[in-house]
Amino acid sequence: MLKEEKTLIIIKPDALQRNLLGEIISRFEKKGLKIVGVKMAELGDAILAEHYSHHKDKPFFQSLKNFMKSSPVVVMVLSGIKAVNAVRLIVGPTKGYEADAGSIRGDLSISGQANIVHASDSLESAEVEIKRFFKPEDIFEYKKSDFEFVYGEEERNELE
Ligand code: 3AN
Repeated sequence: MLKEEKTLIIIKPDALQRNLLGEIISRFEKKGLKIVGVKMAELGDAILAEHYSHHKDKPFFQSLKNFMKSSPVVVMVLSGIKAVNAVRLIVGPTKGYEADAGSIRGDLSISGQANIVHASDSLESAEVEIKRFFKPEDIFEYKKSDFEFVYGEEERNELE
């Protein structure tokens, strides 16, 4: 059964500073993903400690937090069929210097830390991460006029 999923991305400080915001959003838009939430934010220690709790004992934890605080970020919720996995494929694996050309990190990053975008790694973490950054009223459910051409008939029937 195909289900519309929501996933969270953070466009990181390096992307904003390197004028890549439009390029990155454009890649997700062109894929057919629907933007259902978007905001700019300055992330503080508390939310970063929560978001990166799986890295809290790593030697790079402090520098990761410093990097994520070095300028504002743009946080977005994207939706679409199998969106969590689709977005991870568009973003590419963690290290830019190992990511395939064609992915955001493969094309735009050559770093393991300054790697442009965060994307939720599972449906479970997407749900937690969306709640971490967005109030329910800041997520928008709406119809897009390209829906009929982004998806096939059976997919549309399952989604509606
Ligand atoms: P991903 O973002 O691909 O899910 P995670 O969750 O392992 O990867 O890492 C979260 C973030 O921590 C990365 N996006 C990157 O900015 C940073 N990071 C991961 N590994 C390293 C490392 N070895 N050195 C510095 N920063 C790292």
